[in-house]
Amino acid sequence: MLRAVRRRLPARVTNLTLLVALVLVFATGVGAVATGSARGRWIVLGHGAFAALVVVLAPAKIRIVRAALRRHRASRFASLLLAALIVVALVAGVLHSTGLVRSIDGQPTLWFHIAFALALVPLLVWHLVARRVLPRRTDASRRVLLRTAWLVGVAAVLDTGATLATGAAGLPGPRRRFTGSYELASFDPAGFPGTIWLADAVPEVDPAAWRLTVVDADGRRDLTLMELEELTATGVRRRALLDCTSGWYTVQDWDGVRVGSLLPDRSAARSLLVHAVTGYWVRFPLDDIDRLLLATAVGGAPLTPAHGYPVRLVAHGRRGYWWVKWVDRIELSADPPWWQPPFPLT
Ligand SMILES: Nc1nc2c(c(=O)[nH]1)N[C@H]1C(S)=C(S)[C@@H](COP(=O)(O)O)O[C@H]1N2
Ligand SMILES: [Mo]
Repeated sequence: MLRAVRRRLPARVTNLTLLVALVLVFATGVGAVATGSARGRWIVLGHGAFAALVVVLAPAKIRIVRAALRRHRASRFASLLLAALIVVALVAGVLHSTGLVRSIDGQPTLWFHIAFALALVPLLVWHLVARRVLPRRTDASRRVLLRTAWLVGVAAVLDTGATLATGAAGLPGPRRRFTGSYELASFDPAGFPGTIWLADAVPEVDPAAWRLTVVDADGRRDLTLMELEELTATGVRRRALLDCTSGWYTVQDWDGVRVGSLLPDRSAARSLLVHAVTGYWVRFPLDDIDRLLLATAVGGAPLTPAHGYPVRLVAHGRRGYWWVKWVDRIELSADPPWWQPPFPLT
């Protein structure tokens, strides 16, 4: 058995195992961006563990690459670029998760991690097509399975060791939330950044002309800013945790009106669409409505334009991109909650 464990994997199996590891890293990475509840902690832990498996497979892959480079294929530079992108994404991930480097040039390190990971996807797809390997029945031999299990074990030890070492070195990494985010400027509304998901932009808002449209089974109503402020004056203050996907979270006190109080009759509806004046939108399951707040103030002061003036959504328990800013319409809808892209497109 020991001999089987020590024998190197055939190149084809190394390539296939590495592919599986990369696909799992990518899937758990996407999952980590989406998760806002503690149930998602396993996704984030898995992301680190599968990344460790990629590292463990690296020496065997380097041997394969060395041999392949001797063939001087013109496309080798694209493959090497892919390798470089993987290394950079991995290093950025380690810098963020240990807390060694939390921002680069004012941009969160996690942002670079995600950007490089997304950039390498087309190259990886090309590489898979150009250097196709197909599994063979003999790949599932006892020897190969033992060796693979051994490598998975080494990866688990590496992952756990890295986590323990981060803690022992006194780095900030272990202070992160289960989503991987660091706390930032809690209870200091001026201290957390105005954040744009992709390509949205802070709109010009004319308070006199602004309306919040509420659509339900009875039809549509338009609330003026003054009417909304009257409601929020007798509204609620809620402490909520905003966890952005670029690696930080903040706890703030938000003042506003409960979305549920604006939409008492939800019969016939299946989801709630929350729309911004900029065109940004998300769709919530009905069960969420009683937890949602339309906020006009944070930390006792009116929202700044960057944070969503005049009104933004507070969606405690959901990741930052659900917290729609500059809301101009809330609409009960017969469409199911999954009827939307997995992430906003603007
Ligand atoms: N309309 C709109 N709302 C938005 C966004 C956006 O780009 N457009 N970004 C979201 C993201 S990614 C986050 S993390 C939070 C950030 O809120 P903040 O800017 O008040 O920190 O707003 C969310 N609401
Ligand atoms: Mo975000």
